[in-house]
Amino acid sequence: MLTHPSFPERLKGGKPLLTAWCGLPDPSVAGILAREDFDAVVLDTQHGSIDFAASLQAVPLIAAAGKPALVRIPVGDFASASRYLDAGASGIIAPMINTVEDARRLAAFTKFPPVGERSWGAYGALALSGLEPGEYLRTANDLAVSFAMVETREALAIIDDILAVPGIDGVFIGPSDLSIALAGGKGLDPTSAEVDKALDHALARVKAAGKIAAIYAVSGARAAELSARGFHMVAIGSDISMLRTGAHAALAAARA
Ligand code: 3PY
Ligand code: MG
Repeated sequence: MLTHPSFPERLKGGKPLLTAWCGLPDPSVAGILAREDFDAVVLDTQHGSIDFAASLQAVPLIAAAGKPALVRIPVGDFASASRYLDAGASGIIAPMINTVEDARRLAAFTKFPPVGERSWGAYGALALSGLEPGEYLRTANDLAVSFAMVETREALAIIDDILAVPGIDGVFIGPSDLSIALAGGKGLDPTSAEVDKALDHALARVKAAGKIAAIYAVSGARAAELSARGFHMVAIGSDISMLRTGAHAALAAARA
C-alpha cells in the first residue's frame, strides 16, 4: 500500500515478500490473486496480454485487497511508468535496463524532483493513499520502488553503475533472458548453474549497495530456494501457469 509502512520499507524488513505475476487480460484475475496470501501482485505489461487500461483498473482492485500493485512496463516505455504510479502502483519493474542512461530515464520518470523529473498528476494515488497532495509530493519518492531489470551480459557488467543511479531502488533479475544471454542464444535454462552463479553475484552487489534485490521464479519451489538465498522479493509466475497447473492436477485426479 502507499501508506506506512510503505512497500519499500516492508521490502527491506527482512522477511522475503512473495508476489503474484499476472498477464491475463482481465483485471479481475489480479484482483482475485490479490485475495490469496501473496504480499503483492505484479501486472506484466511487457509479455502479458493485459493492456494499459486493464492494468490501471487492476491497481485499485489489488489495493482493495490491502495489497501493493507493481507493474512491469514494456521495454523503454518509461512514460507509462509515471502513469502507473499516478494510478497508485507501489512499484515499477523496467525490463532490459542495459545502460546507465536507461537507468537514468527510469529514475527520471518514476521520481519527483530533485531526484527525477516525474510530472504532477497522481490522482489515483491520492485517492488510494488518502494523502494530501503536498504530503504525497514530499513522500512519493519513498512510497514506491523503481526496479531496474538486470537480464543481459551488458547489465551484469555495469550492475554497480546501475545501482549507483539516484532513484533506482533495486534490481530485479530476469533469469530467463539472463540464461539466453549467458548461453549466447543457444538455450533457455533459468535455473542453470551459470545463471545461479550470476544471480549470486548480482545479489551480493545489490546488498553491498544497500538496495533491494528481487527476482522471478518459475515455480513455488524455485521461489523457496531464491527467498532462502536472500532476495527481498520473489515473483512467482504466472497466472497462466497457475491456471494450467490447477487444470492438470484436477484432470489427473479425475482420471486417476
Ligand atoms: C526473465 O526471466 O527474463 C524475466 O523477464 C522474468 O519473466
Ligand atoms: Mg526478461
